[in-house]
Amino acid sequence: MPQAPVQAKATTTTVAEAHPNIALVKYWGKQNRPGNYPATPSLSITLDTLTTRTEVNDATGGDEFFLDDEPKNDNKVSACLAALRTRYDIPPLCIRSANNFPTAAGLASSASGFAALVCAIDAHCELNLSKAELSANARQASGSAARSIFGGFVAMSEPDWTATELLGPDVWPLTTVIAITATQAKLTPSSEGMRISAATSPFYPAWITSTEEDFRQGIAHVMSQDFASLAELAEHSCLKMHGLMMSSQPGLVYWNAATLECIQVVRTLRADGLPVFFTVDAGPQVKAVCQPEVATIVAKALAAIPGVLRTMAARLGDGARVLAQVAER
Ligand code: 2P0
Repeated sequence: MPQAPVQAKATTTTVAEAHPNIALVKYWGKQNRPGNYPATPSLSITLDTLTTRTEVNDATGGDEFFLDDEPKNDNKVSACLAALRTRYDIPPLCIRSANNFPTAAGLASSASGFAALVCAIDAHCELNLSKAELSANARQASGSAARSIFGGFVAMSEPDWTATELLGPDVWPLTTVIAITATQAKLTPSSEGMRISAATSPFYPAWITSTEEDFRQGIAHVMSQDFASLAELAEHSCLKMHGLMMSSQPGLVYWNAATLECIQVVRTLRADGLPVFFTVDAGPQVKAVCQPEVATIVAKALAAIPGVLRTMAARLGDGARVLAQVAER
């Protein structure tokens, strides 16, 4: 009997994209239970021009991971895959991820990275997860990644600690000017910094209770689009978090001299009447959130500060999404 021709197995490449987010009410600290549950609620904005693009293919051997074309052994990626495999049927994967911005330098690359990864795996393996399930899976890999599943203004809080979208990206358009003051990876990764702060800072209990109140107020300011109140609240949350970090043992100082100079310039601009406020994460970059009409003035003022290497601007962006699924033979 004639043999049927052997068909080459179709392979599919799935491509997903996600953007980082920056928290206006910060998450710092974890609950004491498995699942990477934050100890504080948080409220963030997703940015548009900074992007992680992640391609997923079936691997021929074991899992492979490339970041910006370099092969990497990344424990957090391995842990993310292992956690997903406890719930879903996922074959060995080849993952290629690329960022168009500095990695692990306080620009939330783990947020966009794990949001894009979970989104790509969901489509590639036909898991059909809801946005809430995508967010929960992303959270287990990196708390802030849960928020990058969504666009615009995003909240994450109890009881289920999945993120939700408060306002889409076009409802209250704001611009974020980012002052890059260093490009090397931070010395203390966020998870380690959070552990140190929870274990050693005398301010930790007050941080937890006051952030719960900040979160409630932050939601109200976002829903009423009250820029002045949101500005005061976001700067206070940021400085409280850095006070907590600095009061840890060893003290966590993520700033450099230019970080502080940028903060002072933003405060002066606001005192002069410009609608702008700063926020700083676990790294030395300063993010100045402003009304779009003053973004050029803010960018010029920050770019003129010694130690500012460059500035980048972003509007509010969309949540993680699949860009393409291409089948090849
Ligand atoms: C935030 N950060 O709310 C805070 C503010 C940094 C400072 O979430 O341990 O990489 O992977 O859950 O999400 C950065 O921490 O931490 C972060 P893990 P993640 O954006």
